[in-house]
Amino acid sequence: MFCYQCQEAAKGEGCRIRGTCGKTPELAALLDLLVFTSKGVSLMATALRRQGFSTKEADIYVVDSLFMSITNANWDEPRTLAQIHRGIALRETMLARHGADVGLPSPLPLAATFKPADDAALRALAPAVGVLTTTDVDLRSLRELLIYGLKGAAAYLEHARNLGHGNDEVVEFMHRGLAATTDDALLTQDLLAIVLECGRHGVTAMALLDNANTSTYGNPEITTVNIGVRKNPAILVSGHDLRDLHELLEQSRDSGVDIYTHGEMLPAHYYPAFKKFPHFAGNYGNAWWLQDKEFESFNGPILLTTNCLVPPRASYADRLYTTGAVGYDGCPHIPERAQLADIKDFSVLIAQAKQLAAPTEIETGSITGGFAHHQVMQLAGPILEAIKTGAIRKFVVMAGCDGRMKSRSYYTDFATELPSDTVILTAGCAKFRYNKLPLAPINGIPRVLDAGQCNDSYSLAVIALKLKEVLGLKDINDLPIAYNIAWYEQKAVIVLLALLHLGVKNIHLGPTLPAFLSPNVAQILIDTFGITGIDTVENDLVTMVGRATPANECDVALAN
Ligand code: FSO
Ligand code: SF4
Repeated sequence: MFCYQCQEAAKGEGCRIRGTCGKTPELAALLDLLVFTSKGVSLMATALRRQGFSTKEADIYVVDSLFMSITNANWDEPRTLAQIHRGIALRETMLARHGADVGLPSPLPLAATFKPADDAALRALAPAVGVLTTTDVDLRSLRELLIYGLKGAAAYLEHARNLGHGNDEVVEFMHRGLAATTDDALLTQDLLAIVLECGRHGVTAMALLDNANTSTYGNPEITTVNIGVRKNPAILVSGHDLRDLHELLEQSRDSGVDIYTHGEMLPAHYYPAFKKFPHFAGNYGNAWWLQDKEFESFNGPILLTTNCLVPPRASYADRLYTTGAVGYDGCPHIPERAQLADIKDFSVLIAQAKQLAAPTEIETGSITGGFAHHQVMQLAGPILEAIKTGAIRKFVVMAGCDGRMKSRSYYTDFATELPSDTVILTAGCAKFRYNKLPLAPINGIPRVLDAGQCNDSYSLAVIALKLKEVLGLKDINDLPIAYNIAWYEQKAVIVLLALLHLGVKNIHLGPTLPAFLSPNVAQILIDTFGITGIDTVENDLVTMVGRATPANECDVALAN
């Protein structure tokens, strides 16, 4: 196997024997094949779309398959095999229906022609389709960067689709982009242009999901979320899919079972539509990588609506359920909706919860969030006043992901050491490194403004663009905003490409730069966009906020 798509790539190079995430070589090969199959489907879809044909089935297939191949999403080999077979059948159906004369490339790449006789033949093909089959390291780097950006965009497209929202331009690009990774005529500059175009579509995908979420569930508002527990039995919901959560809340109403959020589902508490459920009890635990301990002490059923799922311990595997792109062989999977109007059936979780103990308390108190773009615009007056008077001197965007690497304590230290006239803008599970620190507010404005999930990084971009307009600045980089972004998986890649498309420069990316950036590709990003890694907290404070924290300037408020 060879996989280097996430921040935990072994030795900062790539996982070859087994994933740091736990992915086996067998599963890695099947996920490579799934992406390969999607390339073939996208080649057909790109050609058919140019001829004016609809490719609805292929559109859904590629979005689903790319999402399934994201880090920590689908661990289920039989399910992956079934999805690969579905893709081959779909590709062949398209070919049979329209014929080969639809402007397909000639000769057709293997991705669009392979037809294994059985599962064994399919598995045997895997080594010939992985990342390393592109031998030129720069082309490999750009192809994979593009694929990872598309994977991230696919995740956001799927959540939007679940709420009845779509964007054909982004889907067209997804097919075209995937097809481009099979085209040996495309050289570095060609691929670089497509990678940057991916950023533009990333902005559209995030805007689409923002509109889908807010038009369905209302605009996030400032909310205090309980992090302690109640006495009822309960279900814990993790991941990013708000519709799954909504249907579970509806079905568990008056059942005596409470619903808690974990990890990236925390921002659901900020939406008006969910607040009306009295049994929506609070947020339990921290970021995804602590789930093995926190799922155990939760005691009740757990629903994973998206990544990040880590291989479960036996102690709670019998109460772990997956749905959507997530899967784990041996854990029950709640079936998808056949039609958009269908409702998923979560009754099995509710019945099991009633038999189990209430969650064990692991924390008490509360956290505050809900600072998405609409809410921040309501606070524009006080924020602008604080900027003008110098009470707020700098914002630091600390969006992105958390992860288990020890060096990520950097982010807690950085947040703790930030001077008292700086405000953190956050989104994604990166926040769990500092959202419980008692940082003293500035004129009533919290020092950590949480916009929501990783896709809500879009909100931070909207806020930045609005600030630029109000302050009469020409360039987004003239704003008093520094970017200290933590990444882990491929959704962070599309967020990064989207920020680059919006013209944001000098982003600090950590805790390590992606293994999939070859030295030459990394240099292009450094030269063009000023992307850098992170240094020590002390040095980065000077670089990013312009001054070190004097030892006596302790802005950590007393806990009471
Ligand atoms: Fe985190 Fe996992 Fe949202 Fe990712 S839970 S790491 S970027 O899947 O999606 O921030
Ligand atoms: Fe390694 Fe990350 Fe790939 Fe898992 S997803 S195999 S940790 S690079």
